[in-house]
Amino acid sequence: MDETMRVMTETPRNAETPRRSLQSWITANAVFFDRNQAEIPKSPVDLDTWRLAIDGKVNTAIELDFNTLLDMPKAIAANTMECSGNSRSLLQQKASGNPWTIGGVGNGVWGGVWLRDVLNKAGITASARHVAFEGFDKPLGKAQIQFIRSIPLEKAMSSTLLAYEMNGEPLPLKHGFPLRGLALGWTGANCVKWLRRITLLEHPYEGFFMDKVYRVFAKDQAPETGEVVTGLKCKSIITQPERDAVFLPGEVTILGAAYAGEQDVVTVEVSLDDGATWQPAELFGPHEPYAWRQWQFVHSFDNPGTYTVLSRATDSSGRIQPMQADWNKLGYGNNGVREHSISFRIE
Ligand SMILES: Nc1nc2c(c(=O)[nH]1)N[C@H]1C(S)=C(S)[C@@H](COP(=O)(O)O)O[C@H]1N2
Ligand SMILES: [Mo]
Repeated sequence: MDETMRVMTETPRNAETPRRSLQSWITANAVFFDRNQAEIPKSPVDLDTWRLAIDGKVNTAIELDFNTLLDMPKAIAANTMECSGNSRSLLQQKASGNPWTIGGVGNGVWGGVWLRDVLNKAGITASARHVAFEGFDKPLGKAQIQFIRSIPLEKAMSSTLLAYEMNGEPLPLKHGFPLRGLALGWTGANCVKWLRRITLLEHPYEGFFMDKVYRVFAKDQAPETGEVVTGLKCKSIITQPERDAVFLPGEVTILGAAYAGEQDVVTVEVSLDDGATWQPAELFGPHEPYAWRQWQFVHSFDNPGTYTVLSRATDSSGRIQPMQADWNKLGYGNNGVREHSISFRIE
């Protein structure tokens, strides 16, 4: 896997996974997308001195060391993580932010402990409603705002992992060593890296990364009144061919991935006539909750010309990928069918 990542900014580091590397069910750690608001720690924190604080609306505030986490029952979960702004640059109407194409997403098998097991050690009080995660990465701006995000207690107790392992390796430095939150099926912003503190609150955490960003709002709307970005939408992407590829007449294998966050992908269909008719693609490969499905569609293209492929996923809650994505000011959640089409030539 010597495919290089497409770097959008180096400080902070924002880079996307190349299309080819999205073909495997597991996205290799070396090319897994990077999304940062702050500076990645220069070296791994010393595990002998690192502590995770659990405080706020708990019966007893506690600090856990790394060995205590390792001694707890290990949980393993697959999860496709996508940045809220993935595919932003493919929107018909431009939106500001990192110009992701399709590579702000990846699938991993993550090892760690369930957040509920950790919270239960401290004891959850009756008034607790939200769980805030604080990373220790060094803020870049003058305002020095630490990356802190909260999620509802229900999500924290049902399906949130604290991951110390990524695809069978210790969590890599740039992905949050030694520990990150992973709200399964939710966007990356809900998965805080370099954890040092988890605080139980009566209300959602208030701060820049909760109120000004990761919300869906219109041009003239106040950001804090927009809906918070949580679960992934229903979406399919095409991972082969590359855009504008050229083939000889004959069979072409169209490959892709499809994901739907907390829902299961049930079908992927392909259209070669701009959505007039759809044909089923074949789903293959591992099938795990919260993880994407791989799909393929093999077809003979016997006549020279330019062909455009559209793909459309449907999930277990009945959501169908829309022909065009809804626009919002920060360009979040682009899952439009047309925006993700691929054209190639037969010569
Ligand atoms: N501490 C910390 N956690 C963070 C961020 C960050 O800047 N700092 N970025 C978030 C965002 S927006 C995303 S999409 C994911 C990206 O995770 P990755 O770099 O491991 O792919 O981490 C999230 N967790
Ligand atoms: Mo993100």
